[in-house]
Amino acid sequence: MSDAAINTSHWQAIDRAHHLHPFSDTKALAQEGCRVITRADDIYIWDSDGNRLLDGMAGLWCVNIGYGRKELADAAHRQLLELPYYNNFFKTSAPSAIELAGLLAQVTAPHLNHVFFTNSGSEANDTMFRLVRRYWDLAGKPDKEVFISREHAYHGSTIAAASLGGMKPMHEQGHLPIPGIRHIAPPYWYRDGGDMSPEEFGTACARRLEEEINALGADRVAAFIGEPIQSAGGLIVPPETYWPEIQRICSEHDVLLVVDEVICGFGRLGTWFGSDYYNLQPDLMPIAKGLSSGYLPIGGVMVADRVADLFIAEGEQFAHGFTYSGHPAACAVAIANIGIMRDENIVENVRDNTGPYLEQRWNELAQHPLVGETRGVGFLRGLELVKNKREREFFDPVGSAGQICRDICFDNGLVMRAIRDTMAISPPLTMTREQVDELIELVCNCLDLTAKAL
Ligand code: PXG
Repeated sequence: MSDAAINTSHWQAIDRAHHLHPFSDTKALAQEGCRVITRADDIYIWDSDGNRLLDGMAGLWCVNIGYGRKELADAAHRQLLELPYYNNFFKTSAPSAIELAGLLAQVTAPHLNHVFFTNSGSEANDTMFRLVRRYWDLAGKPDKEVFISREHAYHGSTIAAASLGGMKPMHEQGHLPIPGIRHIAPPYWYRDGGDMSPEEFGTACARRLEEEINALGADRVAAFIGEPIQSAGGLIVPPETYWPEIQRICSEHDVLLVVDEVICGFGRLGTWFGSDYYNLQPDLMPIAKGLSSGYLPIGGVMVADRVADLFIAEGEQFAHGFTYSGHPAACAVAIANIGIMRDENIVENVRDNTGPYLEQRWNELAQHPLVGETRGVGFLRGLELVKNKREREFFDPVGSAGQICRDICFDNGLVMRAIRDTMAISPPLTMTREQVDELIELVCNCLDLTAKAL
């Protein structure tokens, strides 16, 4: 056996014996052994057998500036030597957390000037949940406590975040959702639009929010939460009419708008935030992932002046926080990451150059007999596999084709994510035009192999 094979079987044996994995089929994992990723550079990852894969998912939708950036490693190294840890509790702080807060106020919309730091997107959403309820307490409307979210939404795995999410299999585990959360249908036109035009359907979906608010009474509704584009929920791109109507409904009924930017933030759509793309004015904006390009764990909630000013005016002592909220090294890495995004015009390049090119090449995939629809914005793209595209006939059971395609991709040098039967990509934003061509060639090959396998 080669050295690589010995290493792989060694790691797989320990993994099988001692490691519980998130969202993985334990039985299949035990039989097949996990794939061990050992190194990465640019947009590529290598496994322990030496196979190179093009990482169409930028890890888990997060390595926005690509792998192997020494500047981020240096920033962490310097910070760990200077001050490896200090916290932000009890009126203390440290320079990198302070400077990152200032920087975030610059890159986000003018009305977002405060951040509460967390270590992940899930913690950001649990934090947001408590901030919202506390806000309405302080505003003298404690009955405004219900959150409205959407089916298929993913907002994280902690208790409030999983409850806000609209994933039925998650709710079935652990008696979720917690009380005070409602879910409405998402604007998933390709599946649910029927005979309506996308525009009519977008408006109709948004109006469901208004119906839900009216049914509950606006004096009970605290907030609506949504991702600009529902990513892990199936790359659900809302029709143009959807978000303006949601924004109107939230304003008219005095319901806070929470825009979860954990995936759409930091350049993914060719704008700094998905809210910029859709012209939204969030009252709270959870962020994570691309904030540090995944090099170290960090997240946060951007808080609008409306909310922050009330907390400050009331002298609020918000009883919430994590040991590692605003960890110095994570903050230093996030500062370096944002610096690179600015210096190298990464967002503008996705907007004006590589994004439109990816869009053009990705949409060519709609010619493939398996592909019912291609959709997406910027560097967030999906294609939906269907049994019969003329009849818009879906696979049964749902997800059966997606799993096969995903495994074929992995075996043929490409990481693509399967969400039911939608294949998603969210590549590093640094991907060049030549690499877009390489990606499309890999996807074509994997779609052909999937068609044969089905
Ligand atoms: N909000 C959104 C919109 C997310 O996509 C979270 C919050 C939670 O972030 P943390 O950092 O706690 O994981 C996410 C995370 C997938 C997949 O199924 C998606 C995520 C995480 C892991 C897997 O592709 N998104």
